[in-house]
Amino acid sequence: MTSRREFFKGAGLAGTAIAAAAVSRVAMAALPELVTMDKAATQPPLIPPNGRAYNPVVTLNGWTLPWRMNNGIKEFHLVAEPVVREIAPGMKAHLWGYNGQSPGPTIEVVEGDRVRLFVTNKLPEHTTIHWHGQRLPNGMDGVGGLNQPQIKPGKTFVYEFIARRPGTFMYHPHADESTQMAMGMMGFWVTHPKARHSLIDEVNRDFCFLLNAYDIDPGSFTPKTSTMLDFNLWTWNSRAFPGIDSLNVRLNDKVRIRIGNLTMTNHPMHLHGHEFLVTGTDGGPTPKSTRRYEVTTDVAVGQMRQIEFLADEAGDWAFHCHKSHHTMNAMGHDVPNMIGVEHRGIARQITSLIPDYMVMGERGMADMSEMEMPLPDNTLPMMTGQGPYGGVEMGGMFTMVKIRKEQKPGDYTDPGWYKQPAGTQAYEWTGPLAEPPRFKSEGGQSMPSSGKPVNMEMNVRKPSGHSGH
Ligand SMILES: [Cu+2]
Repeated sequence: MTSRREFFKGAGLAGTAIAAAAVSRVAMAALPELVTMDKAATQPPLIPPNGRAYNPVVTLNGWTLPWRMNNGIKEFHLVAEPVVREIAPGMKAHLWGYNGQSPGPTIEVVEGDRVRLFVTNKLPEHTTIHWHGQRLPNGMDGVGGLNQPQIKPGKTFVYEFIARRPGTFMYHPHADESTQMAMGMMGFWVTHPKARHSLIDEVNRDFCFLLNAYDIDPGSFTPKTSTMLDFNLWTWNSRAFPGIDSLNVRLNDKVRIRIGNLTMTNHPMHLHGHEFLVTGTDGGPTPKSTRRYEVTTDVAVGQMRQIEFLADEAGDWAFHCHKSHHTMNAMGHDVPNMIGVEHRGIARQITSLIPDYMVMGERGMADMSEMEMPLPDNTLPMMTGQGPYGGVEMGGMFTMVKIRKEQKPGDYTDPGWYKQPAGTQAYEWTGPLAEPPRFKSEGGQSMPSSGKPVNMEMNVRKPSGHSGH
């Protein structure tokens, strides 16, 4: 641990001019200094201290890796290693990641940059890194066994290529992939355009995060890596609501959000209160003729999407995956639907045998979040989060875009809860109510039937000889 130092002393733009320090000729011959991160809070953007200027991104609950400039080449040092990640307050996970965190740090470069990436393996097994979506020489593509030998534990490999096209990319291992990605090994990569680009607009705020998922039994710390679909923690950058920071912006900011999906299923990403355009995919900026306004866009497995909108409605706007089970934390999925079932009597009898037995769900599941039932150590409530007006009853892939007139340019701090102006909030009606029009439950049919249904007797004979089919 002595080779590490804490890089970010505190939040704020002052902490970002970090890679600027002069490096001696001797140091240039060595590995770039190892920079690690142990905080799960969103770090301020890394203003580029050298090289071509660009508007940096902000990684949700993450950070950008500083580089060293060596004869015009941007040098980064990634270390694959076991890490501890707080998924949300109250739950920590033992994951694998890069430079102290899962996901690893975001890599930001400019179109045309020559990039040299040192990758040190401190995992107990071999690994590689694949630079998802990049144009690069075949030998730099990182598929273990196909493009290169695996990086054995304790070894360091060097990848070097020119970031040829601007866009939104990811990196992840291409070695024992199902284990290493289920353990949290992944990171974001943004290549900024080198000059004004007709399809890439300037924006005021540029956020990015990866969709990932874990299966961690309540009370345990390590993901089950053999799970294929039934994950119990749906996360953004290995954080679950209420542990995901809000995206804080200024009223009338143009906002870009870049999303990559490294889970095993698709995620329809839904923004409240605004329409957005999908301005980029894995293949780069989308042609203008293909853009249309949406409020939900699906991000399929292995895909990148970048969305853009004008934040012109003040408020706290929900932003989430629209699969309702992906906005929940750890829960059992084999719970019967008890809505409308009067089972208190039975529960009383069961309680005499099992004192901790609880009646769940006869009025829906909202009672569960109010109940604050005791949880095993190191897990998260299924539905949680306290808003200004009560329980938000969410989990997993959920946060807010907070839009404020008072938010200063470049300020990413949380402005607190939005106060709705008088007369602009839903309210309880206490006056008289007329009988509302109501749909009759009897259905019709598109064509009349010929008459009454006929009772028919049927004889079914099994084919001879076979029994048990
Ligand atoms: Cu989802």
